[in-house]
Amino acid sequence: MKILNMLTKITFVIAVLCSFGLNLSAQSVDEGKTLFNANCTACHAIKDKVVGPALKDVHKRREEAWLIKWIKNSQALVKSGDPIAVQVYKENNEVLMTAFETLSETQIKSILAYVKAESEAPAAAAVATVAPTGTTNAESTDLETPVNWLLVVITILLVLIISQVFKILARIGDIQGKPVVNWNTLNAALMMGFLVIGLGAAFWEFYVHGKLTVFSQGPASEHGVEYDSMFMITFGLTGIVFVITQILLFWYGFKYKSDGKRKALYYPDNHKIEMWWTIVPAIVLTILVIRGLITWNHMMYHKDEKARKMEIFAYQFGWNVRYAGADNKLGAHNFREVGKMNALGIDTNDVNSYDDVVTSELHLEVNQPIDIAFRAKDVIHSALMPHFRVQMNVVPGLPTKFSFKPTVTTAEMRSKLGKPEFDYVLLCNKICGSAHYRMKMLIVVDTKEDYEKWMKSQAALVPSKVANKTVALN
Ligand code: HEC
Ligand SMILES: [Cu+2]
Repeated sequence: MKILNMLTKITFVIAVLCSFGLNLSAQSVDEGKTLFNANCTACHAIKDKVVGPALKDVHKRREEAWLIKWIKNSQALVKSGDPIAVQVYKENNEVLMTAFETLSETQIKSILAYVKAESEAPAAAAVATVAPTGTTNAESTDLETPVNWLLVVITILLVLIISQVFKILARIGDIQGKPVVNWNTLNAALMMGFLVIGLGAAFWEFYVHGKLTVFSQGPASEHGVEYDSMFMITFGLTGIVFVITQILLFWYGFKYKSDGKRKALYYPDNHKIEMWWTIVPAIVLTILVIRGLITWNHMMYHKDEKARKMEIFAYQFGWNVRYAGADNKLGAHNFREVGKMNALGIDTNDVNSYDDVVTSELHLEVNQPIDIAFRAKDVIHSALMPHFRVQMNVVPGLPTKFSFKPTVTTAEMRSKLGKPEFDYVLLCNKICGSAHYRMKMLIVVDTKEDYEKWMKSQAALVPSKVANKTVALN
């Protein structure tokens, strides 16, 4: 025990000293974090491979001077024939990393300090999950393991003790000639307890957490109103049935507990009752399904001539949006064109593609219908826009589409919810790979003026040719 204590103290001192060391560089780590998030997260994570390799422990495998040169301009380093650079480039299938000439040496050093801090952080986090109640010192794993074993032993002992208690009670019952515990009465009482606690907890859950669902925020699209009403009707009907059947189930269990006096009634069938409990649900379900089909048809098969065309492109692990530009026609695309300089494989010789605009945010104009075509580069993704009640699979080689009309701007939703930091999002809803969780794209619903202003600030795909092209504006 003494040795253990001493070890604890020594490690504690070391941990304190280490954290002092970290504090000295905290300033640059913070700056590095901001820079990393702004410039690098599109392609890098610390522990996962994204587009580029995982950067964990990169400070251990490369010299600082090399890293600075690489980040400033990796291609220059590759072209200069630097063997490590050439190897890294080859290993990553010759994908281009953006050059960051504008980052100063100090800024790059802060980024590296952040990467270093993050590389070391996970070990501490792992300890914390093993020993959530323990101290934050690193040695707690060693002390916690016996505690975990102790818990296992205590649990086993408890089970043994309880089973012994039951045995003793049974013996006493035998001696007295009548059981000490009447299990039937106890079980019947537990049934009622279960009913009350279970239903109470279900209602409490709705009351407390219902506010946090997207349903409580109301739909932000036109078809969303119909969709929500369908959802609520189905939910209400099944909810009522649920409550009634649960009450009956537990109440009968309670009421008809065996008391040794009553004899069970033999009641094989009753055609009348069976007929009713087949016909009524069949009618209700038919109505619900037909209503669902009507809603689905409204959502999927309506044509709006004025709809604005756009395309959402999914890849591991991110999204792009392509706007059709003033001609409202998306240029042709071909998967053979997909490459380093043309991530979406757009045919830049097609007249329609000149004024297309590609971004990594989805901007929508309020009350303007849109036709979205979906395309995937690699695997099946799914575009979920929960606030607009939109979800569509995004499948390589299989075009899918969705048309809808956003009705609430981001600003309006923020003030409605009283949350100034609220943003609409598009999420991937298919587990599509290791960095699936990072597939989140910002959606901004603007007023007409703001939308047009934003669109003007975006570069067309082939700006030099846009001016020469005669476009029929509508
Ligand atoms: C457009 C995507 C992209 C962006 C943005 C990007 N990188 Fe990279 N990075 C890559 C790729 C791809 C590689 C692998 C080498 C190659 O193919 O060029 C790489 C390699 C690296 C390496 C070498 C890793 C090793 O194992 O030697 C470092 C270090 C690095 N990136 C740091 C950064 C930092 C820091 C930033 C932000 C300032 C950044 N990268 C931004 C794509 C990117
Ligand atoms: Cu995905």
